[in-house]
This record gives sequence, structure tokens and C-alpha cells, in this order.
Amino acid sequence: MPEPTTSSPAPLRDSLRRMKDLRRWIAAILAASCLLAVGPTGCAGDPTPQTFASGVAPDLDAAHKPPDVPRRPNIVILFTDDQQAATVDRGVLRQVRTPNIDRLSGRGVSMRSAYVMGGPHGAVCMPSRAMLLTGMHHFRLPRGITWTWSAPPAERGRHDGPTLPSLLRDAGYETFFTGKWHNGRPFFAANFEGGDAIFFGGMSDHDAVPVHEFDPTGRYEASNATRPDTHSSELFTDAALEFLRDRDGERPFLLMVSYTAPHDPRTSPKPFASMYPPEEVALPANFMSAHPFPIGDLDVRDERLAPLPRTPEVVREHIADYHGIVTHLDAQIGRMLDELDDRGFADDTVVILVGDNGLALGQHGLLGKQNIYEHSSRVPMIVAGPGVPAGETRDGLCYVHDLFPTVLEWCGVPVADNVDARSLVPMLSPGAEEIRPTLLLGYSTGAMLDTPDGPRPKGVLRGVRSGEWKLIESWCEGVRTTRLFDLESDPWELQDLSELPALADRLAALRVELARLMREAGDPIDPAIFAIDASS
Ligand SMILES: [Ca+2]
Repeated sequence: MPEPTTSSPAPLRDSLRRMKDLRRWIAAILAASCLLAVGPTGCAGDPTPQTFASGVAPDLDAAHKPPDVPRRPNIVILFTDDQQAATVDRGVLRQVRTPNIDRLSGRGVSMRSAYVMGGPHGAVCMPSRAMLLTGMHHFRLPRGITWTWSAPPAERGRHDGPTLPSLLRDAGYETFFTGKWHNGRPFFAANFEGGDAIFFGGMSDHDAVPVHEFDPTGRYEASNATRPDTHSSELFTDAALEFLRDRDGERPFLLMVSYTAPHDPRTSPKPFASMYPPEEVALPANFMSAHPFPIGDLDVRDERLAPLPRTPEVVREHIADYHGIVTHLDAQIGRMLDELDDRGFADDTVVILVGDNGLALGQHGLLGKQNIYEHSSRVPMIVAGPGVPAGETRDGLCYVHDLFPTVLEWCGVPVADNVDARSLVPMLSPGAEEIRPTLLLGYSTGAMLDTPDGPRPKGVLRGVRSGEWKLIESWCEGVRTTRLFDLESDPWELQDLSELPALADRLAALRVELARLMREAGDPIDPAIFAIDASS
């Protein structure tokens, strides 16, 4: 994998150029097939035969052949909440049982280096969802959908730009949503044309989630919410299955099932709740009783779920509960896969399982996701469907929101040039090209400090992944800490290599690349707080 360079990231430029070329090819073919099918009046809403998930520049002649490929695919997105990537990794270290997620990974490609970019406050779920829906880095999105409570009331839930569901809806897709919506009621109303069991908020008692039926007026008055006594994962799955059973089948569909499991409270029904005896849970290798240096959010809500110092006994109980709710969630995903199979959707439906962020659960002395270690930034991502290789894995770097242009590309919808996300299609092809040679991670506390330069987050974490290397820079109330890990030999991020003279050049290059990525992403933080010369 290419290393970061000091000035000209040639692999990145080449990758971008190839992707733009591919998009131009696809756009040309879509335009040609559209004209052939319906004349010059446009093809929104018409099922345009096309290949998808091929990852190769299509042959122009193919556009003139009879369609021997599936129609525009249905898209099912199973979006989970606070699910660690480790819960779907195959390997001896995984303790949780997920037979249905394994079934899905056997049908598709598992992205083992998929990340959430991060966020500007403790509720990382919110910017994560906003990025997936828009394909934009959260730095360039309005607070109204990434940090709702900090925006003026009139701007909360407001974003005028295109979104995945709105673009698919305009292209003729039926769009249906169930589950957790964390970006404001107006934003939901502007997106989906159908839904049920919609939960507006960040977290809830899983057995009494306040949910709404679909409201065509878009108002979603709080007084209209009901609290069914069904576990949230079952409730949202029930709504999704009802949608699949009731639909007329005329249009392709986008079905988004946004689970609020395994977010705490980590409760699950019998027998899942007692499926994993705490005393049998193995502690992670990077269990610590407390985080070893100051980072900004050591007192955020997630971190207060257990007292400090952490003890092995308490962490084992948290992990046991977590594994129970994950296996329960897996059972609901199994119901989804069964229904899709029984109704014959397997041939023309892409199924995506993706998490919004990870979770520490005792690693590095932390419990939450307000950091950028692997446990909290890396997420599950499995993509399965026609044209996608079965049972394969990819190690190339990508973001959750890279799914935005990926899905649009499959569905034949043009992607705007200003979108930050990059299509995963080249990664899913047999050649498995990289789309991101390096990748920025970042977290800032919502709590601000007054400084001579103006308000600044109390704590700022920024990191870069490149090949086997991971750099983390931390600034917390004036205290700087640097960590450099070799993830290949040290996947638990335990051994800091930043002081090794032999790695001084590598560290310097990574710091320069970090500053470049921050600027490219529109990050408002000045890399100078990490003593990086921003002009380099
Ligand atoms: Ca989350």
C-alpha cells in the first residue's frame, strides 16, 4: 500500500482519475440506453437494464445488447448502532455468535477496513448517519443534521442537499425506512416516502421505544408516538418484513432498517440475555483499568456506564450483555434474509450490513466511541448481491459513507462531483482496486474551551491510516500526545512506536499526510495544534 508523500499523493490522484473515467463511461451508457428505451424525455422512474457491481469499464456495445443482466437492483441497508467490527470479523478472537451475519458474509464481500470518519461531539451516531445519507464529510454538512441541538431551532433537521433516499426516490425507487432516525424530523420527512416504527432519537429502552407510524404531513407530533412492548430489533424487523410482504413489486426499492441495537442499554430477551456467562468472556488484550493519557471525553455519558478504575469483572459483564444483544440482532437479520430469499429477491437485491461506529467496551480503559482507536472507528461492512463476489474480504480503506456513491452507481443515478465519498465498486471487482490510499479519522469533544484564538474543542483527536500504520495525534486542554501503531504486528494498539528513531521519517510523513487530509476534508481544526506546519 502506498505511503503518504509530502506533497503529491499520486496514487490518490490516479485512483480519482480512474473513478471519474468510470463514472463518465457509466453516465454515457445510461444516457444512451435511456434514449433508446424512452426517447429524449428522460428515464427517471423507468427500469433501465444495466450491469452493476461489475467494477470494469463497460463495453459500449453491451448497451445495445438485449438485457441479460438484472434490472436496477433493490437496495436493503441494515444499519446497526454501536456494533464493533470485531463482532463480524472471522477468526479465533471473536467470541460472539452471529450465524446469520456469517451467512450474509458468505454471500458477499466483507470490508475489513471500513471506518466511520468520526464526529464533532459525543453522539457520533448523528454525523455518521448524516454522512451516509449525503455522501459528504461531516465537516461540510450543516449542524442542523450533524449536531442538531447546537443549531438554531429553525435549522434543526434542515439540509437542502440531495440524499441517498431522495435521489433514489427521484429515480423511481420506492423508499421505506424503519428504526432509529437521529438527524431531525424535517430531514426524515424530506427523505423517505414511506416508513413505519420510526424512532426519532439517539437511544431508548429497547422494550419501550417511542415510535411513529409514517406521517405524510411530516410533522411527527411527539404525542402520536406509541411504545410497543416489543424489543426494538424485532419491532423494526417486523416493520421491514411487512413492507416486503405488502409491496406491489412494480418499482425497485430502497429499504433502510436502522437498528438501535446493540447500543446501550444492552438488554435482550431470553435466551439471548443469558447466552454468554460473564465469567466465560475473555478480556480483550488491550483491557486497561483507565485510559493512559488525557483525551477529551473521559467523562462523557458512555464512559459513565461503569466506574473507574475499570475492573475485569465489570468489563466482562458489559461484554456479555453486548454479545447477547448482538446475537439477538443477528437472529433478526436472519429473519430479514429468510424473507428476502422466500420472496425471490435474492437475484436482484443488494443487501448491505453496516455499522454507524464501533465501541471500546473496556479496551484502552474506555467504554464508548468517543475516540479513534480501531475498536471505536472501525465498523462492520458487508456487501452482498448480484455481481458482488461471494465469500471474499477486502482490506482496502473505506468509509461508511462511501456506500453513498456505491449504491447510486449500482442504481444508475449520477453522483455530483462535489461528493466527498468514493464509490466502492472498484474495490468489489475481482481486481479490487484501492479507493483510499490513506484515510482520516477524527473526534472532537462537544465541550469547548475559550482560547486566545477563539473557542476550541476541549479535546481533539485526529488520526491517519496508511498501510499497516496508524498515527493518532491528541490535543487535550493544551496537552499533546502522539501515538504511532503498526497494526499488522500490533492490532490491539498497545505499543507506541512514535519515539523510535528508526521511524522518525515515517512519523513525519504521516503527520504531513494528516494535515493534508484535514485540509482536504474541510476540517476546521488547525493542524498547528499538533505542532504540524500547516503550510507543509
Ligand atoms: Ca452509534
